[in-house]
Amino acid sequence: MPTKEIPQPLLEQIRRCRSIMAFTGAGISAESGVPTFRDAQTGLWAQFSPLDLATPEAFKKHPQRVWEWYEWRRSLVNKVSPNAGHKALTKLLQLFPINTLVTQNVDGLHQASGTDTVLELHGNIHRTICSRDRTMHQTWEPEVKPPRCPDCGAHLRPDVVWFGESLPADTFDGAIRAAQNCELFLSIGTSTTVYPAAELPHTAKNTGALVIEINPTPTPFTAEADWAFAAPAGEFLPHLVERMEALARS
Ligand code: BJW
Repeated sequence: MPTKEIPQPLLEQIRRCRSIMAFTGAGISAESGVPTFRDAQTGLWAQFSPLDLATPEAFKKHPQRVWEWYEWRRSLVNKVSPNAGHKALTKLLQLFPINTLVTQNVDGLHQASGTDTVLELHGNIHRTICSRDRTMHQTWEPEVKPPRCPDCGAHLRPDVVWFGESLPADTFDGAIRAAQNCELFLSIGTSTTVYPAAELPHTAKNTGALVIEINPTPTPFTAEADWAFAAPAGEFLPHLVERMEALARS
């Protein structure tokens, strides 16, 4: 359905919801200039192999290569800002008494757009931890790649979740609870292919939430969604907020 066509009955149904959960993926940051993973031409996995860069085994085998790749991605993210989609989502969440934002993104752009509490399922590229005991570090010798933990000498690594690693348990539990309890669930800019995160839209649907997907291309979840809007998040979300605010005034 084109962006501009949000049916009035759907808006009214949304307005009756008291709780909202937004679940985001790389697509919401695409309009800020952050590459997604799986878009055919521009996605990171079109240029790089995840097995070479996003697994603990890759880091063990080629620590410098992996560290430098994350340095490159961190420098890219440091140059960008939240886009209209991030900003509208921050506003939209505030229209509901209970709201939860769960992201798979590691870029920190939801926080930069003013959403205070964000459940980050796959970590945050701006944090650096010891690969041995996961303590966080803010300073290191920049010329050593990867730098060494000042406490124990192990390699430092980005605080992100690689394939084969567990998601932070408390954060994922919080996300499951929110998915089970929300009345409205938005799946935004995610291919819904990476598990266990991709369970969340199914969980919300199975526990009775109104589930809406916002993604220019279909995903494995699209057929299960109550509504799927084939639109960029940076166009759809501001429009949704506008329509919701107009409805509140009427
Ligand atoms: C737009 C747009 C616009 C474009 N507007 N939209 C069950 C079944 C099968 C496999 C598994 C399973 N359980 C576990 C697995 C294995 C694995 C997995 O899921 N593999 C599948 C890929 C097959 N999962 C794991 O390993 C996870 N851990 C785990 O399960 O632990 C338990 C365990 C322990 C030990 C052994 C085995 C299991 C961990 C997953 C970690 C994922 N990590 C990454 C990298 C993070 C760090 C980094 O950034 O480098 O997370 S991979 C990458 O994918 C990243 C993302 O968060 C994640 C999801 O991607 P996302 O966000 O959906 O992006 P894309 O690119 O896929 O999609 C973007 C979408 O946006 C597209 O649809 C576009 O159309 C759309 N879009 N422009 C709106 N303007």
